[in-house]
Amino acid sequence: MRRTLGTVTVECVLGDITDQGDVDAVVNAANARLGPGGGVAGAIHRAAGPGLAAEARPLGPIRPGEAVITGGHGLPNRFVVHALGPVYGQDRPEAELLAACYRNSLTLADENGAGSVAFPAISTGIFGYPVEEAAGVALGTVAGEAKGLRNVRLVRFVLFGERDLEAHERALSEAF
Ligand code: AR6
Repeated sequence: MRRTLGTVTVECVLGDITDQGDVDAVVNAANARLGPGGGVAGAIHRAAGPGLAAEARPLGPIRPGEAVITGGHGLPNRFVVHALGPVYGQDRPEAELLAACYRNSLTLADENGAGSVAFPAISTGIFGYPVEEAAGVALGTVAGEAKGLRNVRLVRFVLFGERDLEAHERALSEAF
């Protein structure tokens, strides 16, 4: 499913974040120390190789809502944006911190000249953010940022299961 707002197209697809060879930047659901972990961070660091952690670690630690950018190393993407989502029920206010992840990630990708960005559903795995709520924050934030983007023309949400895909498609049709 895809929708266009001005010059920016947003789409939701089922897939793996490490398999998005046609986008310039992929976003990592990172940990504060910017190293390998489980979920998305595990998959991204495995696919990218040890050079990614070597470049990223000196940029950390980061706080919830913050993001940093590195090269893609062994990934088929020019950039990895590492965003730290809030732990649900712990890092508050969750919605503001999650929105900041999406806003800061888009700004970094845009400033570095990326024309396309792929996001996973940040915070909805190990960090426990309910996916319906998170999807509303994610798509609402992208809709709010779309007009200010100079380079980014495609934002893709890469979801790992049907339920997550449906939640993001609903949020996409509400936000756009
Ligand atoms: N591609 C796309 N989505 C994925 C993939 C993948 N390869 N793998 C998992 N997901 P999570 P968080 C989905 O836990 O909640 C790490 O250990 C997953 O089903 O990766 O922000 C870090 O080191 C879920 O819907 O991120 C941090 O400590 C979503 O991506 C912590 O987990 C996010 O799940 C971050 O937790």
